[in-house]
Amino acid sequence: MRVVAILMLLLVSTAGAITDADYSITKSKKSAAEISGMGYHGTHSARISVYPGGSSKSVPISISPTRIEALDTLKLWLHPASNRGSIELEFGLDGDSDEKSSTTDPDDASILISLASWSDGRWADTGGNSNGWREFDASESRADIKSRDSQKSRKDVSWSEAQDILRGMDVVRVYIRLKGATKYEGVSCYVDYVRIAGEVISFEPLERDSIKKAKQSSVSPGSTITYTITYGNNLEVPADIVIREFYDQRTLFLEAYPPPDPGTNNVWTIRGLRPGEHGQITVKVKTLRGSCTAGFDGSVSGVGYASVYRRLSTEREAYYVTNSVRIDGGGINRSASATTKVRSQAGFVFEFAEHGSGSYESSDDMDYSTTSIVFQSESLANRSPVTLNLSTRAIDYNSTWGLRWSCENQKLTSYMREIYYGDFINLSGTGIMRSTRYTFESRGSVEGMADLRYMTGGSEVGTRLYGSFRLGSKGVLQKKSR
Ligand SMILES: [Ca+2]
Ligand SMILES: [Ca+2]
Repeated sequence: MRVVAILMLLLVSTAGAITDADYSITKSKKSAAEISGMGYHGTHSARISVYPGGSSKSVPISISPTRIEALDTLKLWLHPASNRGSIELEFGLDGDSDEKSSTTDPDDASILISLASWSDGRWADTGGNSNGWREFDASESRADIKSRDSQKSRKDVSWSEAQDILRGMDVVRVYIRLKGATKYEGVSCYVDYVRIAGEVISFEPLERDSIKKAKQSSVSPGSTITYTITYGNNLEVPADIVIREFYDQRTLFLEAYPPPDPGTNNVWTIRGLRPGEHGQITVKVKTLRGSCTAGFDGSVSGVGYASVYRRLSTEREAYYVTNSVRIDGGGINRSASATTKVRSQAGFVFEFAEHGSGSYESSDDMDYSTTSIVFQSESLANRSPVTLNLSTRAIDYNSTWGLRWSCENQKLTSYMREIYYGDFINLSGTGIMRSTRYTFESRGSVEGMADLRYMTGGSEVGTRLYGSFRLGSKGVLQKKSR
């Protein structure tokens, strides 16, 4: 027998982040965009630099396609850092629904806006009288439209004119582009708190983490799953944030850092979270093992017809647990979830059956827990015809005694089965099953037939005996040591 193990890869289901706008900050020899420790909103921003010899550097932002006529917010904060330069915005519009904006496709178009310029780190439009952080609104600036379609191309239009001309087209990409005034001196500036199409980008290190993330994609039953929850404040004023966890019923809350609100195990209230500030909560839960213990014992004696059947199994099917979180406050009202597979657990299946007619004495004792089964039985059976007198009629029995016991250990791919048939059976048996080892012993005498089979690791031995015999069988099935 060949055992084929099927490995299933399950991706951790990740939910959205505090911002779903996707931006990329990259460095090259002549320019760079990087997260800096100087922020307007929160403690970080994007620092964009063009080095001497370079000409421009863009931070591209992808958004989900948004109709140009519906796009009424594009605001950002800028802070000139050095020398002379300007910020240009480019909107990439898609007119043929391929979610791409191409400069060579007449169906597509782009809008260019010269948003701000400075000299020696001071704002040019104030005559050099002001510097520092300042908010700019693209919809208040003049725009040029570029397209291979001459019907769309325009120079120096207002935002609302551009919206009219390009009505029905989708904005899919926005570039924040820094241009140096000369090729020789280099230039740099900071960008923070970009608001576009309902998304906020604050260039904070945690804003792109999933709101809810499970550390493990799969675990074994009874082990721990660690979740990380990321929250933030997307507003410009301090905010109270409430985070609520919804635990899967098959998980048990263990601990969290920071600890939940007093008297709860699933609510965190973060008071006065500063604008742009983000934080994380780590939550540990335990998956249920489905623990179970049981004991059976019984004895029967007398003359008549008997039939006994016992089956016990410790195997477990795989299942999935999903924990969800909801974040309210700070302009972020979102829920997210993470799903983890709890792997199946190989176990053992034990069966015991006995039936026949005549005189019969039997006792068995079975103890069962999630990790072991201990079974002991004694049977003395003598075949004879019996009549069962029921109130309406009598039934005659004259059946051979049959006794069967088997144990399959799925983890060891081992199996034992002993079947006895006959007119006389006097047997005692013991089996102790644990996950890595199974020992069994049976002894006694039989008039009839015995069919004994043992299989482990793909090889099987079997014996069949007929007649009147005494027997003693004893075995250990265990994992091969390598
Ligand atoms: Ca297109
Ligand atoms: Ca920021």
